[in-house]
Amino acid sequence: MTAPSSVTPAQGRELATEIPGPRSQEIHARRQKAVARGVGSALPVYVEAAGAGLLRDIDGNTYIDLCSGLGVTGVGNAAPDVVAAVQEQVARFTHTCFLATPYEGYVAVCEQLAELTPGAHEKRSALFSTGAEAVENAVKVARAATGRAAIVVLDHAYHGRTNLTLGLSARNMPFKQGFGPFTPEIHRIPASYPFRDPEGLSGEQAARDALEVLERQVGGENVAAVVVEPIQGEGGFIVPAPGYLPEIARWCARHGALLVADEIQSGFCRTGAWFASEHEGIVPDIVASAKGIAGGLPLAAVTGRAEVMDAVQLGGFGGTYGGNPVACAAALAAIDVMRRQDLAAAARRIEKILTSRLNELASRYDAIGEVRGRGAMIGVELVRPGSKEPAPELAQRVVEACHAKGVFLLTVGTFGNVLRFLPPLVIAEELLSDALDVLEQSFARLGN
Ligand code: PLZ
Repeated sequence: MTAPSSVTPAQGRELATEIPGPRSQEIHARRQKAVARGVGSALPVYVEAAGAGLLRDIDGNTYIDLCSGLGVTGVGNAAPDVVAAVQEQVARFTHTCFLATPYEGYVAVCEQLAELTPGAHEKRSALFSTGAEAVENAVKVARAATGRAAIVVLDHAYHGRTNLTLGLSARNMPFKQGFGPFTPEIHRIPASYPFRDPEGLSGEQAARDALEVLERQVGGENVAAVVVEPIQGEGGFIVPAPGYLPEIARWCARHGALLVADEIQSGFCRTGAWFASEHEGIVPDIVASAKGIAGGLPLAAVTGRAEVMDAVQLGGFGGTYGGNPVACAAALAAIDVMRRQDLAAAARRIEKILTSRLNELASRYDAIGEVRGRGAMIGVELVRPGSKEPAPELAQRVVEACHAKGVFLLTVGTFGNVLRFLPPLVIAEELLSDALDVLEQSFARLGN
């Protein structure tokens, strides 16, 4: 087998066959007999190479990537610096298990996390492989540090697919259906969803209303942690009203509960800052990160106040693969790229391009209820014209029309009606404009 050549932005969007093409269809037929049905794929074209904001499938079709592997490849897919660091590390050693014999890369990643996460306080980190694992461990820390049991989460939350994190996540179908029972002591409060909240409801008031019920039903003194996504990701790229998260942070401080920010999707420059908490002016006690940290290799982290993290006994954290040396090497290279290329600024430029074009589109199509988000995390909520009733079918049709023209994006949200723009932060402006042209043409055919 010959190695596939890499993808360059000069190639652009290009369709060589019908989609999916014959070779993808062949593999897809094999898949039906080998891969469990519960594992879906939004666009069953089988990828051969990716990079520079493009994905190329094995039939030679090239798509503009507005997904970044679900918010992971911010620094680009197969980013050259990440590839080089991984190759160098893989050739030296692939694994020892940090619990057995440690290595420097793990320590260096934790040092970077201490520097980059919000707040100047002393911090400690522990590394894991997946986002769900990071959230689970954040919950363990919060319980150990406070001696309390109750964990508070928001409506529309998404925190993962392990049993604990499914319990923390809000949406039943398809995530939770049939998989219960979930763990006790999880309490859900209303999120701030400005597009759907009563008009004029301030962020502070929304938080106060939610917390007042919580105090009555659970009691502030029993809450170990409130877990929030500073921008709700799978819930629909929901930016809380200003003041909502600061009010929750104040409540936590007052009641001795810990504020855990799940920055797994919003972290590492995605929203135009290193972490989205910065936009809200909150300093979480614990930050969970993953996805964008390592340019595509599985790495996740829990970073928190030193005294909180060190409430966990020696040996209380672990896992065979957590902080794998190859993933750590990738993270150090990816973080270096984010710093040197100032990818937070790149995300802010992407925000400008996306929101100006999308708002212009919104002024012409009543089906666009709202354009929202920060940085390179932008959502477009589709509704039935003249109402706020979600329009998931339209979102699906728009996305399919884009796929057919070589633009890869997904829908997201509790109601499945939000178009999700999550491009690599290194995407070329021309690719972004081309993708927006395609979107516009799709609306011209489908929208109203
Ligand atoms: N917290 C905020 O966005 C993962 C889910 C994809 P893992 N989001 C993509 C799917 O359908 O499974 C996510 C997230 C936030 C936690 C997670 C979980 O991270 O690495 O998928 O475990």
